[in-house]
Amino acid sequence: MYYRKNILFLSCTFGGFIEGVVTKIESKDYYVRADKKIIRCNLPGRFQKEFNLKKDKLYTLDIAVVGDKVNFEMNKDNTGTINNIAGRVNYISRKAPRMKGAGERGERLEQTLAANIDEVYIIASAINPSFNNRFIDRLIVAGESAYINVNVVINKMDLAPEEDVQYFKNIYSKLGYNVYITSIYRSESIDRLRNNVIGKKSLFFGQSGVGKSSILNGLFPTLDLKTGDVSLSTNKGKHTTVTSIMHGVGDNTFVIDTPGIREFDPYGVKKEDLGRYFKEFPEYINDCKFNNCTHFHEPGCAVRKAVETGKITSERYKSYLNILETIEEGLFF
Ligand SMILES: Nc1nc2c(ncn2[C@@H]2O[C@H](COP(=O)(O)OP(=O)(O)OP(=O)(O)O)[C@@H](O)[C@H]2O)c(=O)[nH]1
Ligand SMILES: [Mg+2]
Ligand SMILES: [Zn+2]
Repeated sequence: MYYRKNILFLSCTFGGFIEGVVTKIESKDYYVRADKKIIRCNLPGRFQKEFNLKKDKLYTLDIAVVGDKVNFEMNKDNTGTINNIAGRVNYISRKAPRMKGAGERGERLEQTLAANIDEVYIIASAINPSFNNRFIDRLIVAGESAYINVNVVINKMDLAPEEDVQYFKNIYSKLGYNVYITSIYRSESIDRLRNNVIGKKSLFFGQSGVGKSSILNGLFPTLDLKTGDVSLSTNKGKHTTVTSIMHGVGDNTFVIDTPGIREFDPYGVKKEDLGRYFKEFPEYINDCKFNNCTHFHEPGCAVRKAVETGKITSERYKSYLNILETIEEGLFF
């Protein structure tokens, strides 16, 4: 069979191992893309053992995640066995939701959403579900603290008054973010987005029902992803996408569709560092009296002064305080 021959050929090229990228994880199966094919791989027990040894120090939940580069060997039954997981260039993570992530002493563990990403697209909708700047600011901190380029997409422009959409857009374009206003019913708005997505690996994330999968279908119709209704009673999506999947579209373009996120607490951000991930804060931070200022109660805080004089909007400052409050005192995660 051509399929098997090709794999054998590849094995030889890499001295027994094939290089690939994790595209989807379902229970114990890791789906790895190599040479445009998807191979179902397993992860040998030794990874779990090594991982358990480290667990106390790392507080992390995931051994391999979507976007991880791995190498693997082919088995006789055409599945693969992962041999190595490469170090990550970057990754997006959050505190695992409380139920799942409570550690032995009640800490919340780190849950990694995806690794090795070129661009993050935070998808919001102008309405239905309603625009939530507080939530967007949390996702921005996740992208900024991972040092990944952040873009904001405001979808469902067809449903909202033009002035509302412009107002939302201005909040983020004034800060220097690329803001895309889209509707899946306005093809030119999707075309603009496509230009930036081509040739990169992009993560799409945001609340459920905002249109992540719909936009991806608009960008690349061959994806044909499942999309869902926004529940009329709660005005929220119903989690149509249930697992993160990286889709290859063309030779060099990869998009990661993720399930809607309900809560997002950034992981690994210290109180005194949070301000750095609010794009407009750093130009004032050096003028704070204390170099570990958290811009909350400290005297001589230049950030608070910038809020008072309107240089930093009170909305963004409220988002900042809202996240600051959720960072546990004295802990590094
Ligand atoms: N009017 C309008 N409806 C849209 C637009 N984009 C998406 N929708 C609708 O919004 C609903 C939710 O879309 P999805 O693409 O499933 O949303 P999602 O963000 O992928 O949701 P999850 O997978 O649950 O996280 C569907 O009924 C879509 O048809 C848009 O631009 N305009
Ligand atoms: Mg979806
Ligand atoms: Zn300060």
